[in-house]
Parts: sequence; C-alpha cells; structure tokens
Amino acid sequence: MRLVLLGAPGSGKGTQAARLKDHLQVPHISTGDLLRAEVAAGSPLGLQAKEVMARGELVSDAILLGMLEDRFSRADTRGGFILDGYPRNLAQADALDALLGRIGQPMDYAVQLEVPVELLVERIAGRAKAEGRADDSPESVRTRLRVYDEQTAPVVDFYRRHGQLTVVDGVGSLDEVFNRIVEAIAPEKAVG
Ligand code: B4P
Repeated sequence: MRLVLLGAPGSGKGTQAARLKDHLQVPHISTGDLLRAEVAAGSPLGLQAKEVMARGELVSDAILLGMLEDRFSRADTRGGFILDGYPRNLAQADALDALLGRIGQPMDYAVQLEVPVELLVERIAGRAKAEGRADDSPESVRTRLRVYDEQTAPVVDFYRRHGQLTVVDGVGSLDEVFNRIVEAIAPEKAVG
C-alpha cells in the first residue's frame, strides 16, 4: 500500500497516518516530523528550518526533496508507505512522482481529508494548548492556512488528474474518520 494523505493543517493527516501505519503495517513518513527531529537535534538543516516553520511557511523544496530521497532509500519503504505532509506544492508533487517512478513504487492512493476551516482553527487551538508547538500560534496558523490555499490545494487537482484521488470527510471522531479512510482504500481490512 503506497498512500499519500492530503489536507489542510489540522485536517488530521498526522493523527490518522499514525493509526493507519499500525493497521496497514507500513511505515509512516511525515515530513513535519522529520523536520521537527532536525530542529530538536540542532542540525544545520534544523537551524535553517526552525524559523521558517515557526512562521508557518514552507521549508525549501530542495531541503525537503533531499530528506525524502534519504528516507526512501531505507529498506522499510519497499513494502509500501504512508506519506503525510508531502507534497505541499506542485513542484514537490512533480518531484515525488519522478522519485517514485525512479524507484518503481508508483502511488496507489491520494486521500484528501476534507474539514471546514472553522474546525481546523478549533483543532489547532486545542493542540496549541496541549502541546505548545511553535507553529500553532494564531499568527502562524493564519499563514499556514493561506499557504495551504495558495500552494497546497492545487496538489489535490494534480492527483485528481492522475486518477489517484479519494476524498474523505474528515469531520467526526478519530475512529469515524479512520474507518472511512480504511473503507475507501482497503475495504478488505475494514474494522466492523
Ligand atoms: P506538519 O507537521 O505536516 O503539520 P500540519 O499540516 O499542521 O498537520 P498535522 O499532521 O501536524 O496535524 P493534524 O492535521 O493531524 O507541518 C508543519 C510544518 O512543517 C509546515 O507548516 C512547514 O513549515 C513544514 N513542512 C512540513 N512538510 C513540508 C513540506 N513538504 N514542504 C515544506 N515545508 C514542510 O492534527 C491537528 C490537530 O487536530 C491535532 O491536535 C489532532 O489531535 C486534532 N485532530 C485530528 N483529527 C481530529 C478529529 N477527528 N477530531 C478532533 N480533533 C482532531
């Protein structure tokens, strides 16, 4: 199963990917998590990414592609993967398509989690209180939502044109959304 999760910040990509990973037995690759690990380690890449992320903007395409190539060179991705947070613009979508073509692992599904903007803001505000992530401040959230509309939303059409897009309603409990995704992409593995 080779799957990419699409959706605005707060739509539940990271949350659902963590569950799908256990259910489908494939690794979860989150570019946000990879970047946060670099920031926490204080690496040169992390130092470059830190301020950009805190502002809610996109880290450079070159850095992301290098990170992704590195991750896909590891053996655990050969049996499939769940990608979360990448691609975030059309250049990244093209780069990913080329990379997966080179390694002979074309994408099976792109799942778009649809959530109204008021609910996105509410969810992120909840996480801001619980976890204190630097990019969950109101100003950064506004930037992230704008960047999503301007740069990431066109990626949905990219996968629609390629016939790989499945749209899933992202409103509901974690279990409800999870079950909808599994039913859409792997009905034989649906629970209940
Ligand atoms: P990400 O880590 O990808 O952050 P995100 O888009 O906000 O989504 P996330 O997965 O964390 O949240 P989720 O919707 O699951 O990116 C962070 C930053 O890294 C970017 O802004 C950018 O700077 C940089 N970056 C990452 N990838 C990049 C790329 N490809 N190119 C350039 N830069 C890149 O969940 C949000 C909240 O909602 C959680 O608190 C969760 O508990 C809650 N929630 C989820 N589902 C729910 C439900 N059904 N009901 C109630 N609450 C729910």
